Amino acid sequence: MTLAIDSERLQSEIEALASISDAEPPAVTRIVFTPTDLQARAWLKERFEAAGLAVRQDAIGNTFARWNGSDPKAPVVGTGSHIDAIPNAGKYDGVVGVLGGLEAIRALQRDGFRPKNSIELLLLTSEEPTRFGIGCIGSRLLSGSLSPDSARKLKDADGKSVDEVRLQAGLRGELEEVKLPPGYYKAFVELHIEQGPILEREKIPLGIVTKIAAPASARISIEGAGGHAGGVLMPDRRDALCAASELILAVENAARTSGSIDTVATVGICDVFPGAVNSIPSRVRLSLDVRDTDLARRDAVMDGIERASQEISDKRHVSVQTEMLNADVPADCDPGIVQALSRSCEKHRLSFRPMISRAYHDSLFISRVAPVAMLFIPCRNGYSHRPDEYASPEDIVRGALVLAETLASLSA
Ligand code: HGY
Ligand code: MN
Ligand code: MN
Repeated sequence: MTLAIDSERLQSEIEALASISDAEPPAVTRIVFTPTDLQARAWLKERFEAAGLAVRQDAIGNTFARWNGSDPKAPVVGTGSHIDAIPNAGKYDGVVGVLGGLEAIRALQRDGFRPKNSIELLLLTSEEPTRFGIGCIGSRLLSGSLSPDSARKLKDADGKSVDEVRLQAGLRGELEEVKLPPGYYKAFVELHIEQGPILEREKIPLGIVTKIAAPASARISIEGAGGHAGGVLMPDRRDALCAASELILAVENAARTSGSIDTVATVGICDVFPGAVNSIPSRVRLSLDVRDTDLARRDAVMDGIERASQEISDKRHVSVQTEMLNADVPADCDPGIVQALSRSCEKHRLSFRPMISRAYHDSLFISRVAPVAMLFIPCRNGYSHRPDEYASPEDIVRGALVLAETLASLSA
């Protein structure tokens, strides 16, 4: 097999997709089910069909571009990722897995490969938590990790439900129909940028993910007492932002002192009310994101944060309410797929290393119903979720090449 990845076309497609965005370049913003997202989906559907793939969409908008294999009864080999992008993001997160997957399939087609197992390229809906508060809605529903009823309860900042928004986007069918039948996928392999600095720092072109960390996230609401910034003396204050500040540092401390470098915790959102220069903050809403490859350790950190909340509440006479949004289990990648990826790297004398993914991905949820593995390529300075996110054409080609050969070995 002498596969050739068409880097020029792949780069032009990455640029074209990046231009379908609600942000000034080089930033990319593409929130799920917005007109921009729908435009990007339509553009991709055309590319999938131009590659001769049969395209279908499920009730939540997961899109399956299928290359029919010679044995229609054989379980499917899947690849893919997401194209939704958080505000002020970059152009490679998720996109490398979708467009790299498309180019991997086209390279196999050009090389005359004929799969026995059908190969499906997936565009998975709402991997980012931006609009509905939790990530991976599409892959959670596919794998049964999220029930249709729980999905219907999710609302965006305007109070619109998932159902309202998806139906407005033209999707049909019931969420109950999304869950895959058992054994549908033989394997699922996701190509993704590392979103961390290790590969670049160690000058290793490829990472094979053996474990995907598990995210837990929550909304925290802190209620104190507002008042005039001049009239209320310090001893009489119940300043919600001062309490929030103490809690944010407690979150950081809980992760730093967990005993493992694999624990990470972030407060990414801090909304202050009323947000006036001469008014004492009466209410603060925080987001909380805690991850670890070890479930017990992650939950111990969550417990530590809960204790800190209680102490701060008692000491500062404020109320602290925590609403858990998700607390998922980590995923171990499938040794067989890891080996298939390794074999392809060795064949091309490409150095690689096993890796843990602290970012979560759709593969985390698809692992509940199928064997999965992920292939990472470096991103400059490890930057991601920011406009200067960058993966080189050479790294993307290496990723697509190894992905193509792995898909071929799994579907032969
Ligand atoms: O947050 C994550 O890990 C992913 O990028 N949604
Ligand atoms: Mn992301
Ligand atoms: Mn991603």
